[in-house]
Amino acid sequence: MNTASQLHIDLSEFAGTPIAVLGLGKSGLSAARALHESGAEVRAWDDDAARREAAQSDGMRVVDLATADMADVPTLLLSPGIPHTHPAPHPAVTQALAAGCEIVCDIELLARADREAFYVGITGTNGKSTTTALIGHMLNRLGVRAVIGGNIGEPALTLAPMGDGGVYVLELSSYQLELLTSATFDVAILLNISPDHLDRHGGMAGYIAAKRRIFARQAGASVAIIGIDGDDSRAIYDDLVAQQKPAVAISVERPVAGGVYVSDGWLIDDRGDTAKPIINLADVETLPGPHNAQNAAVAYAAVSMIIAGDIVGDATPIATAIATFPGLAHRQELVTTIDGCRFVNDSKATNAEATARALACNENIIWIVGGRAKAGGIEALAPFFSRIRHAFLIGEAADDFAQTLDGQVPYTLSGDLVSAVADAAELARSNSEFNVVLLSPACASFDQFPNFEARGEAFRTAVMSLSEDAA
Ligand code: UMA
Repeated sequence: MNTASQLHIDLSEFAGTPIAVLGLGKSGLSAARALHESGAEVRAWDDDAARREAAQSDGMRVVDLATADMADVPTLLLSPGIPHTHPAPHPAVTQALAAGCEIVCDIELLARADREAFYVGITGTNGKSTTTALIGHMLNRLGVRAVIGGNIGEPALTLAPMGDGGVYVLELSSYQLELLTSATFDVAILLNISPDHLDRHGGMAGYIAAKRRIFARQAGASVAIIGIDGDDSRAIYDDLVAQQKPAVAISVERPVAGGVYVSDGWLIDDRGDTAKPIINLADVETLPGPHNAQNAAVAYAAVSMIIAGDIVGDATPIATAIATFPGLAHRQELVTTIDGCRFVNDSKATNAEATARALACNENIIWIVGGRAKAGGIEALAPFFSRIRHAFLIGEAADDFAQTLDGQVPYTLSGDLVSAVADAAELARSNSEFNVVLLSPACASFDQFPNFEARGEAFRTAVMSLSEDAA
């Protein structure tokens, strides 16, 4: 049994049992280590030799699972990024299935190891990380022992054991949901669904089916919380209600009787006798835009159920918990304000859809954009061009983006991010109406940075050196 005083999740039930681990990245290596330390007979494999060496140097047995005899191995722990169905199963998965292995991910092992804790699962195409972090922040602020993990980047088996009275707040990708066989969520959240990862799910129907798995095995007091503004998630909500499963509807587009919604910026709880205003989200700088209004409404619904069992009497502490959310790094993150101009780091926006959300929240924008372009570039952002006063273009995409902007938005080819920040700051100083410098690249970072985090940190460093110069 897991208790709050333990340092690690108790996996002793696997002691002496063979378990295959395929993929030794963030999730696989941490799981393999936790299993190895618990006495399981780990057989580890990664197609990358350097990753195999990491496991070997920790004393684990490295075995090519694509050719190994798996007859005595009951379980294959699969990293979420490795395909097991579409576009084609990894050869080790085919081998494991032929041998009758169950195939699971680290979240499933966590659920089996700690049965006493409370589980909140969060999925959806967009907003998962913010909602996960917001719920974790709110629970901690309200005195509830809670940790956040899963797809957000903290692998499940590295989390502190929660045990009875503690809460795991887990961001779940469609990949992870497909690898759960017994895990259930006391609060199961679906934010929204739009096309993503279709190659891995064999199309949209497969993707929706994977997302829907968050509600599988829902029983007893388990509650579903669902954003109903999109057709696909609305259909899932209607279906659960038809099956008389407890479900709370969330909307940022219209009032929903019996649900939680956002109207004129106000988060409204309509689950009780009267529609109760909770907080004006326009006052929460770290949660800008309608997409964040949805994240906040969902988080409010989840947290109020966890702390009050249903509807809260005095909502002031929950409202304060929302208002004190520090925000997530690299997602419309306010780095600093210099002479009234906000410098915002939205490096996580690696495609046009994500950048559209940031552009929609701002006016008179000085925009830093570019990197390695995605299909379609920034053409889909044309409806937002009137909000942009000047664009500073960086990276491989600069010339193509210049063509898209030509005649519509003034632009400068800045080349690299540091030059773009300097150019943008100079323009901001020249006109006080230009009140935001927004890094929202609509591109992958890989042409100039190892990842979007490094790009965001480079922006932060460049901006902070400006404010030091100004001091
Ligand atoms: N590998 C092979 N053979 C293959 C493919 C990969 O051996 O055919 C190996 C790679 O060499 C590498 C490892 O598998 O060593 C990578 O495994 P992985 O892709 O599952 O990545 P992890 O580092 O384990 O990170 C995973 C999640 N990654 C994916 O789902 C792609 C992380 O989500 C998650 O934060 C982490 O576990 C901890 O739980 C990232 C992600 O991009 C953020 N998620 C997708 C998304 O949000 O869109 C779903």
